[in-house]
Amino acid sequence: KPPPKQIKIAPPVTTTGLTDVDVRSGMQVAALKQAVTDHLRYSIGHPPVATTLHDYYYALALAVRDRMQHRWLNTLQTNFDLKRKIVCYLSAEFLMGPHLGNNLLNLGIEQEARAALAELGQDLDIVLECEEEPGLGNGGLGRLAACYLDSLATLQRPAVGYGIRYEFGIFDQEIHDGWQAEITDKWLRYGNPWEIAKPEVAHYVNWGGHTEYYRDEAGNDRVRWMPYRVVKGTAYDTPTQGYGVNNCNTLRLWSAEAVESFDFQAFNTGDYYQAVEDKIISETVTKVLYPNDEPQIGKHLRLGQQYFFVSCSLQNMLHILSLSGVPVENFAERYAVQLNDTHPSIGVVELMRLLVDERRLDWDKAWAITVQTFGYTNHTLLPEALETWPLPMFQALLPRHLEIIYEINRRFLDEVRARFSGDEARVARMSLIGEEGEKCVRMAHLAAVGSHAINGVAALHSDLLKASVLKDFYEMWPERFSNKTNGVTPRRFLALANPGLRALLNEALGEQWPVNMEQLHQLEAKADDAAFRRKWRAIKEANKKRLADYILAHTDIELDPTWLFDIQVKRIHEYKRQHLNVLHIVTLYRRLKENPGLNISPRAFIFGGKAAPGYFMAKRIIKLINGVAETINADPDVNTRMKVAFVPNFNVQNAQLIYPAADLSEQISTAGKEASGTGNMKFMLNGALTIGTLDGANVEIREEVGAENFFLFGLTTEEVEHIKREGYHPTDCIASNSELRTVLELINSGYFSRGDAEVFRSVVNNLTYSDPFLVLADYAAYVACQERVSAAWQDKENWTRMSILNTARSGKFSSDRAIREYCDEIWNVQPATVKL
Ligand code: NBG
Repeated sequence: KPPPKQIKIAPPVTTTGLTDVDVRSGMQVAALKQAVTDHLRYSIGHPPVATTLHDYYYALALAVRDRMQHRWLNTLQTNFDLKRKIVCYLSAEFLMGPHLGNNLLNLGIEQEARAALAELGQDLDIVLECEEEPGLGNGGLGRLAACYLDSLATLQRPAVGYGIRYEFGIFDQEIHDGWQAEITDKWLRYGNPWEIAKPEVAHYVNWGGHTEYYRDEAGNDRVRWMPYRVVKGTAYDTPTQGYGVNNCNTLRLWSAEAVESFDFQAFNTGDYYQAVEDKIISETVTKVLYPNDEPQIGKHLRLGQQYFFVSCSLQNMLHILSLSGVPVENFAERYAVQLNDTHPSIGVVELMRLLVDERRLDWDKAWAITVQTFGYTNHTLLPEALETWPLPMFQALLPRHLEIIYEINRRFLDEVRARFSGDEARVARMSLIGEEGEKCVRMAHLAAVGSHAINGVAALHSDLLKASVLKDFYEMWPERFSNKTNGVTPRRFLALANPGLRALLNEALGEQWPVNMEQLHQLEAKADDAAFRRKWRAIKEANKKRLADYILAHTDIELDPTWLFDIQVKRIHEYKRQHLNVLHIVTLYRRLKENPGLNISPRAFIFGGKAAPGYFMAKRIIKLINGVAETINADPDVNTRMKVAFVPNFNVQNAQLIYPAADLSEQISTAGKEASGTGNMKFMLNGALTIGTLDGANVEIREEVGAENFFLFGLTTEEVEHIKREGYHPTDCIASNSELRTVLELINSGYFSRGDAEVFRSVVNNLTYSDPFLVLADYAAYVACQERVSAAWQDKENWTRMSILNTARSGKFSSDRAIREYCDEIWNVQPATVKL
């Protein structure tokens, strides 16, 4: 095809003397101001009397999006022209957080936007609060995907994030009488200025039905899938702007709709309900995010969601490949596809189906392409979180895929037998089909077999992966395994979340540190400078005041910003051991009651996090925290020295207030259970000291910051395993520790539940008779470690020194470091500079 003619249109001039181009792309105050007023008038269209703060948010968001638009288009064009390899990050979750502040930061126009709004009589900070964040993720896994998109764009790597446009994201949490209540997240209610609908970018996805064999023109045996239903997926694109560069990548989320909105046949015969039924069933696929963090739920619809977005994404890649005139045989040279956990691992089978059934490649060639294309990141070793699908369910939804899996498995197990002859136990262990109990498809095995690279998310986790869950696979293909320790973006979680510290870092280091976090090491010298430490403390205290104001507004609990802020925010899960934290709080409470003269550092214990709606124990733990908070906060004997607060609805937006306000970061999971953690990194970046076990990335955090600047306690992974092997008896811990016994009895007595001795019985009984996460085994060590924290806090200067060193030595945990490793060692994707 000849290239389209270049048409030049002279930009019209507006009455303000700004060109139209300026209004759409100008970065100066005047252009932004004009753009906001234009959008208020032409995009939103409320008369002045009805114009709300939210309208200002929306207008500014559209103005900012305009400014990303030519960067985005130039990025797409550049990627197309250069024909470079591109990263496709497949993830069922992208927890992006509010866009406006971040995009202003990454474009470098915060001050201009602030001034423009000020001229319109508005305050940027208040306008920013109007944004309803897209909560399309549960926790660490989804937020990691978002941090990685930020780094990919910033490092100028061509990349697309592929995922699901859930109509309802993670629920909003309210606290009613101490209990969690779940409120549906209607994030699209007032529109979404950040996405661009692409109704013409659509792919069709089959469900159910059966397969048929036929012979093609060339006489080859082939398979045809005769589906029961077809669903259409359309693309919604969200540009993701890199920091300080023109590169602006794409987050492409798929939304499901019926192929035809109405079955006219049924409509004409008068069956109206039949006519709309198909539409309803189809649209159900992307309705709601499953709010489970770690445990898998074996729901038909969930498998449907996974297959839906993966199929759309792979079809999209093939389509773009053919647009660029690249033969399908070169797929793996153009795409590096990463599986964010096993959720998208059906992609291994779907790519085989597309290549073999639809593109008619032969099996061996298709398989070589598939393995070369995929990489698999494992995010958990918890057995209850490893995905398996019962065969009947799988067969009913994806009959063709099950056949392909059998064939992959047959060839794979032949290989296993060839390598380890006579070892049938190994063959059974490694099979893609689990046969103990109900037969099922093992998705982690599928991901491992179909990927050339397999990684864990922290050094310890990657080692445990090789030694446990994927041990057999490691023995078969050691060269496939590596570690990629997680990272977090310093743009959102330091520069944006902590403007006070940003200003100080700019002053001390210049302005390159957000893209070169190793420069933070230069702060080490400043740790011994008393004037610098004073500034550091003032910033921390201002951040604590900001959080205290937020907590007061949302809980009516008043916290003193001069106290030690001891914070645990993350999903509520027994392995993360929020209840261990509570046991310490109750211990301290009792000590103060018994010994009013006790010298302790005054502390605010702050919690936040959602529980999966069906997770009984996690919901009791929330109630327990709130019960303890109510009692302690109301007790004049102690409430001048300790208080407890539960921040409702922990999300990215309030996380940005929470991390910068922490003195102490609680990372107290049972050793071996937390794959990495990323909250731990966000706290460290902001100068919090960590109290933690040797788990996940805590190990590396301690290595970086030095043992003397980290509060370590608790059993190691080996010790945990040893105790479990020997038979763990939590009652022994209680028998040998009278203080622990009294604490448990106090909770059990109804003291923290207005006399109701039933409410917490299940929690106490679980700890006493089962305690699967060794809370009681670590209790004494934890309490002792907290005493060391308390003593250390008394020495303000030294605490500040340690705080500075935490930030100074946090560079490793930038997602830029992680993404460079992925690009260099797994994806082989080079930077592509985008010019305007
Ligand atoms: C979580 C782990 C965290 C880890 C994040 C991101 C899942 C399945 N895993 O420890 O629990 O930080 O993944 O890697 O959500």
